[in-house]
Amino acid sequence: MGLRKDFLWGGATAANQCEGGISEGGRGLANVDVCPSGSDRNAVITGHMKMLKMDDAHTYPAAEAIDFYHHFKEDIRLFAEMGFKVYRMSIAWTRIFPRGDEEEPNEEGLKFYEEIFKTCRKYKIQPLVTISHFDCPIYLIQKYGGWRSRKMIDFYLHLCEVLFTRFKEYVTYWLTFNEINMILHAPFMGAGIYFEEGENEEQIKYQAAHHELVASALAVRMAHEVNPVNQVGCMFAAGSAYPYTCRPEDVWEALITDQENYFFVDVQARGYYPSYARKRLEKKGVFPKMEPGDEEILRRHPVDFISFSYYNSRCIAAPGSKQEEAEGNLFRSAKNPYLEFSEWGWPIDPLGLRITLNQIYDRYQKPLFIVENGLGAVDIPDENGEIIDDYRITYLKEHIRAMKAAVEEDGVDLIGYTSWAPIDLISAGSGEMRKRYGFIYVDKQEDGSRTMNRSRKKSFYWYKRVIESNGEIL
Ligand code: P53
Repeated sequence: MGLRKDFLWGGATAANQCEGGISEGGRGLANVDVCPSGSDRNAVITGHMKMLKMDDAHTYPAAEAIDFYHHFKEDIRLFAEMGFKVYRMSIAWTRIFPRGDEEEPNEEGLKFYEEIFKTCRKYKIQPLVTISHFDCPIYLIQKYGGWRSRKMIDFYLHLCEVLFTRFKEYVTYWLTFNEINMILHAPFMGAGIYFEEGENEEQIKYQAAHHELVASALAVRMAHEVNPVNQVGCMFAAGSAYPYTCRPEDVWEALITDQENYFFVDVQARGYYPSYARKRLEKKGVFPKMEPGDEEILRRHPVDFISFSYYNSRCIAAPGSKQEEAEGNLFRSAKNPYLEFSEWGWPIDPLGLRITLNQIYDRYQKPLFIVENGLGAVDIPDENGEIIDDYRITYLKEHIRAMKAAVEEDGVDLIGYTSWAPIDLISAGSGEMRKRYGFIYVDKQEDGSRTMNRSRKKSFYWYKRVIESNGEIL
């Protein structure tokens, strides 16, 4: 009983949400840099407001973020103090290829990540590297329209080649694209796509998705060629859809919602377009244009494992029904009357994690990896300056308990768990700093005032014990 002895406990971050230093080390500008905070953010990340450079009217939280660029040694040391076995992080594409189409990589960018990997190695922490966590170079957006263009496959693979060869001795766990299904909900943030008036958005999104799926399969092939020990996973935003009622129309709508998300994993893990996607996309006239050989590529290079983020379940009612909508997430969802909600209106549903793990494992029978799970909350230091984040401990405890039940009682094969995020960082959805997830507090406030000091919250000591006991003491 219990989790496997080599269970990979750790935490997850993304380059654009923690590094900052966007004009240092020869780095180029990326889509994630020009997503502003404030009320225009949603229009920008969903591709409905064109923003390809920074202007004076907006604030851009990724520009400085939590300055991990200069604090990474200290931060990784704190991860090590909690006993991390794995650190999930991502590469800022434009540190390696500032424009995206260069032949030669930027040595300074490579050195930066090499330093990170060396620091991890010093503490025996395995890196789990997301090759693209929403990153797309601005130059490639201007020149090719981001992942609309098939040319992106080559640029992406060139990045992969550099990473796989250069970091062969440091990294064996890779993820090709973060939350690949996010392309349907936030196509600018997910894939560098913005829309012109009158365009068929669905067609563009599925064409771009096809390019990413082919790129992902080719990356799997390349990773295995460069180093047979490499393990490559897909990554999607999970969270099962519940029917709002047992009315068949609600059940049907929930099924369709799940299929919309599973579509990506179906292709990446099983190696072919599932029949429901084929039929529906064809019927709508948005089935992507494929090149000869694409289907074989997909079929021959499925991923080794499946990773996902889980924040909450979704609750789905048939169109036309009048339920209250849940707030605050990019995924459409009715408000589940049986659940409590976070300060950002996200449902809290630990059993939903067990349900989701079971559904994914039933469907694919491949090892799973939970690579994001956590609670975004406002943390207020008490009179002694301490953060007593019992709400976060409760959230994580209940989710880890549900995860253990899925492994111990349901037989799900689970490689590891990385919380989002071990250190406070910028929110992807809202661009806020005050939406904190960390075990480590970063003194940077919403108004920009900051010392950037790092300190341990109560949850820091709690998580350390969880790891020490391999999840037995919660
Ligand atoms: P935040 C929603 C919106 C944007 C990104 O989200 C999301 C989600 C949740 O599915 O996905 C992941 O920061 C993402 C992370 C992100 C995390 O959720 O809006 O992979 O980059 O920070 C949490 O609270």
